[in-house]
Amino acid sequence: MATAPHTLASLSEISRKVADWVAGVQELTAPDRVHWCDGSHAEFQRLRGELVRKGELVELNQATFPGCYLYRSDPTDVARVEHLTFMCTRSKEDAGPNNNWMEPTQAKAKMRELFRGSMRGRTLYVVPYCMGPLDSPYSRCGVEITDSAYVVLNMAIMTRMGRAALERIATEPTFVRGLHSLGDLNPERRFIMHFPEELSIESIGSGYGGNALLGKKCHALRIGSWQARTEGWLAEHMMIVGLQNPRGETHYIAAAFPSACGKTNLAMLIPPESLPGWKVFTIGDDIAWLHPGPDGRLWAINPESGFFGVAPGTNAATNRNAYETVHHDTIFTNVALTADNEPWWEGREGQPVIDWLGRPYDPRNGPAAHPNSRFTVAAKQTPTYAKVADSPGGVPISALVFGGRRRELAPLVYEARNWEHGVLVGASVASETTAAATGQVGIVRRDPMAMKPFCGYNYGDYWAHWLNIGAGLSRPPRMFHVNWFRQNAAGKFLWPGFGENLRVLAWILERCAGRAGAAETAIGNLPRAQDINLRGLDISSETFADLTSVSNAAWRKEMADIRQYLLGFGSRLPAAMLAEVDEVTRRLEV
Ligand code: SAT
Ligand code: MN
Repeated sequence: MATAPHTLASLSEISRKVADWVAGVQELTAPDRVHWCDGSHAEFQRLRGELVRKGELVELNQATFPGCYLYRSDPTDVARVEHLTFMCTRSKEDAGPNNNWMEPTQAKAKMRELFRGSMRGRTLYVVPYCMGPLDSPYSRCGVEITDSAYVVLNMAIMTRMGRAALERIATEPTFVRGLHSLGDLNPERRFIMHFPEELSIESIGSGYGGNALLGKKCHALRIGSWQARTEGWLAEHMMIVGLQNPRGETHYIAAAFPSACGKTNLAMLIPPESLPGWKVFTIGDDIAWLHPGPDGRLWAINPESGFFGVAPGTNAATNRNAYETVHHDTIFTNVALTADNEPWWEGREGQPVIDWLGRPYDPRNGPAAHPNSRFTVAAKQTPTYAKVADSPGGVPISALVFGGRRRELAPLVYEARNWEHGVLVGASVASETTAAATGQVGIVRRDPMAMKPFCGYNYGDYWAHWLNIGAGLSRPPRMFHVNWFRQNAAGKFLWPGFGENLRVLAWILERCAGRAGAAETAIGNLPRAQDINLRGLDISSETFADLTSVSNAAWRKEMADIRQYLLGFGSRLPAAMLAEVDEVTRRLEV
């Protein structure tokens, strides 16, 4: 049968509302050209080639790293800037004490002046994208306008970007509008503004990661968490992994850890040889959108389609999956180079000769790769990437795990008594700061649900929303807290981490199945040595006892601290949270 030749509608004609918005931005920012991105491979290659010719991308050794390129960001623009990130809600209370706030009309006026003429001499790229599988009812779409081709390339990897997303947008009542310009990259004129009441984002002055790839933290978490509360779901800073046990049963876990605390490694975990029969399926490494399903369970999708992972420390021993994944078709940002023109970072074999700034490497200048250097790579390149990651209905979650990086106090793992207690456990997360954001590294700060930099509204309202979601689930996931980073008095890590973390996840899943034992403590249920599989692991019983010790005195102090912290949310704090603090405190006293 002959098929009629059909011509594709030009991109700018697919959605009136997108075209009108683009026209307005064009007038304000005065670019030399406008390019609507179709998301094709040819477009990707063309843009990449242009950046190489301009010297903005460095081609790496194509024999050993085919399709791999290095980008060096401005040296003052290497991490998220939390102090320049604002939630602009009409009422300051709605943004909450957990966010910087600016009055929306004032913020708009300020940004208008910064954007005026900011794209002169540049190309304005229109980047339509879908967060989540294109055919999923749980996905949400947006359009990012940017004057950075590097941002376009990253968005092409990190999201479902191009024509199909735009076609979906044309059928939907709303889309998230993200306006981004490099501006002059001056940190004095750098702002990341969110207007959740109108589902829009305005970001200027940074070309780096979470500040500039607006689908990621800005949309999928800050605006996403707002959308999620309005619509009855959760947008969380969580990785998602599937685990098949030796009996052939597969369960899915979603886990929230702050930036650069091991979500990517956990999502790609390689079972140790001493745990035969386990299989790991990677679904997502940074963000989970969790929806109550008709069966009373919580179902998760990963809104992203790529990984923007921390390079330093990635090697064949720590994360062979990631290590292999980034050997082709990867964009590296701010890593060092070897004499063979291969990418290099601390923890990788070989020697650096050029540092992340492009200078000959000299150890006196500090690390060769920036501590927050990254790889951007398509999820489907990962050997363990799961087919279900593209399933429109997502995967059912058996356990939710919270964690942080804490030298002391928090044991290896504990289980919350129930959902309400689990919300308190999530809200009590504290973690040492990392290089993912500018500022001091290694300071313990409260980071509830690992969402401190990303919760788009008042934490008090957020916990109320969590409690509501749980109340509506007839088969809620169980909730846990883990800490891979506990140290002894000599500063040595007590737990080997990486692949061995599977032992803890296995205990978690056995708890969910009602098959594993535990000791009840005031803070929750902990495995005893006989409850968790430690076979083949070189760990003394004293070390395991240290890892799972709970000091009631130290925890009484911690609970008093948490109470103070929670009280800072005033009338927005749900009473149920204080009731949970009271309950734990009471248990700590007996
Ligand atoms: O926010 S980024 O995407 O730059 C990385 C992170 O902090 O998780
Ligand atoms: Mn993250």
